[in-house]
Amino acid sequence: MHKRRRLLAAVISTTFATALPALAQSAARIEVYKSPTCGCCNDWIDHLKANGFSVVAHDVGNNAARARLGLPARYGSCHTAVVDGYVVEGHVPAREIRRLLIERPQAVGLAVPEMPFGSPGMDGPKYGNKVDPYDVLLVLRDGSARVFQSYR
Ligand SMILES: [Cu+2]
Repeated sequence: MHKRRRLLAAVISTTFATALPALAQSAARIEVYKSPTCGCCNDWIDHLKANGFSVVAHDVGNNAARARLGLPARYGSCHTAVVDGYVVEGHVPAREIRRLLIERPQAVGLAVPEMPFGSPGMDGPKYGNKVDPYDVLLVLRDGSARVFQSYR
């Protein structure tokens, strides 16, 4: 009896230990709206794939998607994405998207406005290894934003 209960406890704790990362993995499907000719968008998509995201790209531009999804244009960049109910605008690092999905704040989503050098997809020799300081913003439902993570 005791032995069985211990076994059951072991099974349950193993199940939870493996189910949690699996949950984060299953949430990692991201849809990206971009223009078909956007090279830095594709490089950002490669960055997401390299970090375990499964990406579905829509080559229809992103202005309409951004407006439809309720992300103010002042935070705009070259592509707009949706992951698990959150908007991700611009060259947001994959690790911040992961953190967003774990912390699940009340927010529209994340944005890196414009296209700072050094952000994923805007980095490396293609851009002369230039690095701009930039902030990943958490955009709130009232349209305001606060710094989610600083890269500087
Ligand atoms: Cu870009």
